[in-house]
Amino acid sequence: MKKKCVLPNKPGYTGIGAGVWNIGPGIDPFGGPTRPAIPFLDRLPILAEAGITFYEAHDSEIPFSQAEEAKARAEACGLKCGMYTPSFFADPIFKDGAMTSDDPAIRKLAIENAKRAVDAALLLGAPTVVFWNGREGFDFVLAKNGQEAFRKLIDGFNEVAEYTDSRGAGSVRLAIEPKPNEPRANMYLATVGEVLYLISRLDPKYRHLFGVNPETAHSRIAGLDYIWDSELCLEAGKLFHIHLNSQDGQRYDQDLPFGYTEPLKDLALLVVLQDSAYEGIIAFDVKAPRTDEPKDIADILTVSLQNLVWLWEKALNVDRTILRKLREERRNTAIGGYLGKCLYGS
Ligand code: 3MF
Ligand code: MG
Repeated sequence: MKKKCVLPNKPGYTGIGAGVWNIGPGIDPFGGPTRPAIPFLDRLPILAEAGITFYEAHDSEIPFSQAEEAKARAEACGLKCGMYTPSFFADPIFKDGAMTSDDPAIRKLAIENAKRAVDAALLLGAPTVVFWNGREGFDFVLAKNGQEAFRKLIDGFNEVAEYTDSRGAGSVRLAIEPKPNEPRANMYLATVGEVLYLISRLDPKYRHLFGVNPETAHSRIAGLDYIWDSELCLEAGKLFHIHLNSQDGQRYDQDLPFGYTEPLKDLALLVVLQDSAYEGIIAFDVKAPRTDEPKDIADILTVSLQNLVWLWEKALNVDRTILRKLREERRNTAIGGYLGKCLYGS
């Protein structure tokens, strides 16, 4: 087995995470698969072989009923479950929202799936359950009452928290992942700021259970800076998990390898994570492109891992005294130059 990639000097989790969905069959909205779909449990050894330590999965990929089998398969290849998540987006029943659906029966189903995901996370030993706002949003104005939809999110998350608490789930935390659009034209919980506002509206006795899973590309799709988004989570004490990838401008969600489009910004993000002593899991949310051959399907992970480990080491070598001095002297451009030297210089 290949050696696991680890991040030296990182407190907490030092191994790196990736989703089983990252190595899919190459589907996009305009064309079907270009590769055979590898059964989800068979993807675990591929992740492990690439150097990943923590796998992530949706309930639609590894359902609760397969959790025991997944645990055994993961243990056999030295993987642990880093995150588990209910899919509120794939099933057509959620086409107009899960927790925010106007149909009480669909809302009930979403909450049941969320509770089942908490159970699965406990069984798999995953520290975090992530909720992504996949279909929570609107394509047509006035199709929904936005204020009511927001209050449905509050009620829904309170109910999931009550259940998590009742299971004595001290070891599981709940992280919400914002995204501004895609698949919906407009999504509720579009940004880190909206997620933090939602958390501030939850029952005070459950707020500590909730945090954020920001994704670098999602910030970019919103036209926002992912370093500030991450710092906002840190300032709030709410950075529970992070999804890293790259995005080439404000367009459709690309899930490109980490370190690909904005290496200098990525370096600066790692400086921020190091200086804040972030303990949580750093994971990739990338997508093997449909042009990659089946034999090369793990390239998306090995490229992201190599970029992350190299950038992490470069970030450790960024001289904080020099940074502080340049800040004090208000030499903003020179800070960019110093980071450039750390990145590109010999
Ligand atoms: C979509 C995403 C999702 C979430 C996942 C975890 C399919 O843009 O980022 O990946 O990360 O659902 O909750
Ligand atoms: Mg993601």
